[in-house]
Amino acid sequence: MNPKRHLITAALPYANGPVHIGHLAGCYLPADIYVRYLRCKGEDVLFICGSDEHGVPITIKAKKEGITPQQVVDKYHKMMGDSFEEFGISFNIYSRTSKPIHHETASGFFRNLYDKGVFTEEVTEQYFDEKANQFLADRYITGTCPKCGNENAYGDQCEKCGSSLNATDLINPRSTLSGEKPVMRKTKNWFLPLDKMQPQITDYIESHKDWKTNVYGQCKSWLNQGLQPRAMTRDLDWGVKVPVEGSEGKVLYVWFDAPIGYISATKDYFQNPEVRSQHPEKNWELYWKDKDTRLIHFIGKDNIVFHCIIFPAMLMAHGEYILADNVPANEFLNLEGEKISTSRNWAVWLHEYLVAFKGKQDVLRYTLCANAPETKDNDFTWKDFQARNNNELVAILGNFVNRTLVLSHKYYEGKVPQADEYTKSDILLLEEISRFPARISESIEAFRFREALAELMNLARAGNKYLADNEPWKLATTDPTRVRTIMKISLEITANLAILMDPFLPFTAKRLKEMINLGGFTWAHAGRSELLAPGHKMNAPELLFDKIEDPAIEAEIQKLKDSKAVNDAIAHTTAPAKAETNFDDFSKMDIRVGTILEAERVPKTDKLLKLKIDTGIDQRTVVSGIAGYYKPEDIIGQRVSILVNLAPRKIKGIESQGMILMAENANGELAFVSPSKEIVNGGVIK
Ligand code: B3M
Ligand code: ZN
Repeated sequence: MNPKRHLITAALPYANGPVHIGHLAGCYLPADIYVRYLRCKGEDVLFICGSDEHGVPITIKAKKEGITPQQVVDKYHKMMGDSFEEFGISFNIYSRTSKPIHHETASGFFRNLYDKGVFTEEVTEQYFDEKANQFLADRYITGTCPKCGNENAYGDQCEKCGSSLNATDLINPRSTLSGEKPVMRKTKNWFLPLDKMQPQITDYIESHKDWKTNVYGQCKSWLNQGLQPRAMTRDLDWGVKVPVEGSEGKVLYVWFDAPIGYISATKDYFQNPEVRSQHPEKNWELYWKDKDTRLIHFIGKDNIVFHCIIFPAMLMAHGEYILADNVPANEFLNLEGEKISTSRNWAVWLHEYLVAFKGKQDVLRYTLCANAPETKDNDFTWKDFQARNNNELVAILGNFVNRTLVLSHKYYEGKVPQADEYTKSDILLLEEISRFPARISESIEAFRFREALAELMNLARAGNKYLADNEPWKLATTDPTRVRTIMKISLEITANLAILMDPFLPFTAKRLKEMINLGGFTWAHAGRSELLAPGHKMNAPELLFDKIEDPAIEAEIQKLKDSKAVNDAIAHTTAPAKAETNFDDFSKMDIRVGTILEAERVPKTDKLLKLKIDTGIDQRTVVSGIAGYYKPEDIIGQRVSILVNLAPRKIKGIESQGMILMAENANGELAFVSPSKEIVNGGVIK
């Protein structure tokens, strides 16, 4: 496909907290690199984002902070927009879903499908909190997970074992609003019949086998399980009102309205009079409805199903829109070996980073790209950050550019010299340089940004090697003609670096271009070796990067230790005692001593292990949500306590026959419960 224009979206972040490095690494940075690259090539590209201001995460945050949902989104929309701008994330627009243009667009879209008879109406029973007088969204209900026994599972998901749940699956449900036991009440909602649309959706996914394997794989697994109708309206009061008679107290499902946010943000952009007068020939519809537009969604892996199945299904049902040509989703970034967590303050917040490392946006962009979680979850550590700055940005890229510019100023007062004859090795090097742009392009176009960045650094390495091999400083007095050639070639490499680093390190690229007075060149010029004409005057050189010393890093590590101390203190708080029970109930539980014989990960889950346990009675399979704490290879032979008469349950298609007992602290850390003396397998625990 040779598209006329590109529409690039980055997931609309919930406006319920500041931006951290996980957000940046997951989708905003790769999207920005891609967009900047396209712009360098002179392509027509629109880069869309905005705050997702609806959904239960917002109302929960409001409740927690004791303010209204509107106050929550106003506060964080501003903060997030500022952070993105400060880090050079070059959206054409950062809109928001509380804008009237969005309410109109989302509501019009719903109405369009409604009028076409796309939705099915279904009356279902939903949990209702009589005290708070409202229906409860899944996230407002907690209870015991039927699969692993976690008592704090949410109505949509158990964070302990990773199972996705329905609120009605929970044992002992409680409302988080009032703490009361909710009651069932009938309610009518509108469903998107994904089951009936499965053939078209399958065709769509099957026509995109080129997608990243994690994305394609997740889609396949959804399709294999069989798509189910999904409610597109919810009994809530925060969101876009449902534009249909008899829908009082209901709003559009946040995952119906949020992706439409991409469309309304595009409209919002074209409502700007300045944009319209600059581009009178363009409008939002060209970007969304013309077959010659290439639409790409950058997202994190938890958003795959919504962007690859549900949103395309909505667009298909509407009929006028193009569908995404690619959905490059990243995995997650961890921090110092642990999952990034807003509530546990285990994060590097962009606004705090900027205070500690003023002006060093590109260092973070570099580290996050070099270490991007493109194919698997990855870890950010402060030591790695320091090493990447000191050993790569300073020692390789900065060092090459600085030596070249300082010598040019020393020998030629900042005027580009004229090259004399090229040696054989000069010619080989020039040929090598000419191949870099295509290599970097190829990696970027395949969404392999780490590889692209590594190539950029290889160009700087080639420059350093050239200087080291030719040692112009030794020839300065004896062979000035040769020195001119060496310096001219080094300056050409510098100019190439300035062009090619632009997508990754935009702030540095700008400074370097100013230093060497490089203007008017695009990606198409890169690879050449006549970017700087002899006699061209350059400005005074400055260091592009400087070393980050240990104290700055130690301060950051200390900050995390402080968070950990707070979290540990919370972990040591003791859960309150449960209601009284009796001996009869207790003795119904048949708990035995057992031994783990085999353990393996359950594919496509983060938390589940499939265990084979010798219970003394038999050998059986148990699926357990402990993969976050134990590696399969480390627990073979581990003695355990196992509830053997729990009814079997299917988890991820595997029949789990029993449950392993685990000790847990308030942080959710898990440990096995095993006999303190040798007791044979099958020994009774009572
Ligand atoms: N707000 C979820 C998230 O922030 C959601 C993305 C919407 S994209 C249309 O991860
Ligand atoms: Zn569970």
